[in-house]
Amino acid sequence: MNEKNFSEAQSSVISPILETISGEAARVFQNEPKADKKACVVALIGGFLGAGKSTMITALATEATRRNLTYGIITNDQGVGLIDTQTAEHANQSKSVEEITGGCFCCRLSDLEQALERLSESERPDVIFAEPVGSCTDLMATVILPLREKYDSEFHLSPLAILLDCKRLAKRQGGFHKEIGYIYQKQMEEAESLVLSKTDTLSPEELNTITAELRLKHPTKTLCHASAKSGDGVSDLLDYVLTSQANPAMLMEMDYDLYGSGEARMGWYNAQLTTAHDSFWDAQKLLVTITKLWQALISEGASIAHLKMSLADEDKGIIAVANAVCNDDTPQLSIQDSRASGKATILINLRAEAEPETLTRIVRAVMSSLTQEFIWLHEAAFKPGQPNPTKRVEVLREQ
Ligand SMILES: Nc1nc2c(ncn2[C@@H]2O[C@H](COP(=O)(O)OP(=O)(O)OP(=O)(O)O)[C@@H](O)[C@H]2O)c(=O)[nH]1
Ligand SMILES: [Mg+2]
Repeated sequence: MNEKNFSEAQSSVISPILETISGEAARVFQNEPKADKKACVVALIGGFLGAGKSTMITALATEATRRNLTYGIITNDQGVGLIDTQTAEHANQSKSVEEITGGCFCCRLSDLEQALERLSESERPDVIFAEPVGSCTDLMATVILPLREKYDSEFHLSPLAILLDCKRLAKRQGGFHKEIGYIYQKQMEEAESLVLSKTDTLSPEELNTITAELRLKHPTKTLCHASAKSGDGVSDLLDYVLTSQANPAMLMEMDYDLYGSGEARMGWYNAQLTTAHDSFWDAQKLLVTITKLWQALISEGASIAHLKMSLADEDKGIIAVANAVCNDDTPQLSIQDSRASGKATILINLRAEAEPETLTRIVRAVMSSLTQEFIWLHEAAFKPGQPNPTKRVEVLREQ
């Protein structure tokens, strides 16, 4: 029943789903216990790098709290030192944040299972939001279905929701190699629900145009709109996540060689720096620095998928986060407060189509051009390895 075609206003997007839910799905929505445990929904919120997954999860978590529901969050990346984990803990003041590093969910399935079990055994939240790495696909066959098989009575797996940055789509931003495009296409293909994210960045006419295009290309999928910034569509999306269950009509074919080549075209760069002395870094200084870095990356021919920098203070916590999700839009602050840091810690997470060595050289050059003296606590640059799922469900069983 979750293969529907919705469009236009958010209310009309989601409400037909609610009208048709019954049985198990209705029980999940009402949060009634199945056996002796209360229901726990696991929702994968996927989408390409920079599509707005973390911001949407924070918005969904806030909406869940407003409804007196508890939640957990699981972040994921190939590397360590994640700004996503830092911001999830900061925004939600939540101890229920788990992090899976060193590989994507599909290649680290047992880590994901352990994280789910830990969350379940500690506070057993009503809903667990999990954010897969943005360059990852084939999540239905390698994550959702294996989890559903193993934890049938333990967790309710939501349909696979894939966020699409509507501005990126409308303005045809990106310009990545076609092997990276393959990953993006496969993410859309396997989605049960396509969520046009950041809808506040487009006019209603532009949004209608890309919604119509998407509906034409994906006539059987659920389409919805949401903006984590304005809040539009967030409540409806939470309803959808809580009330519907993963139920793919078919399994997607995957060319793992092509998928691996696409991933290998990306460079990953993570660093953690601290200022040698009290520094009085603030949000504006972070923005100026990320803008220099963004310009340097573009001038060296890198295609940016997501460049993030955070500024934190030992005592005050996060002061600012700044992001750039493409070469066409200047970096913006996504979190900022008016305080300045004492001794500052800066995290850099950069994913771009470029060689890891090039990314390292550019970041090093930009940071050393600043007057500030830094101590480098951690630095890693690499290409994601060939995806090698722990388990892949090849045959769809009747539910
Ligand atoms: N205008 C607007 N910007 C948004 C919205 N949601 C996210 N963003 C911005 O988009 C950028 C990327 O957001 P994230 O939530 O970090 O994206 P992500 O998909 O988690 O990125 P990765 O984890 O790197 O794949 C940030 O600058 C956000 O502030 C939205 O609803 N509206
Ligand atoms: Mg994220």
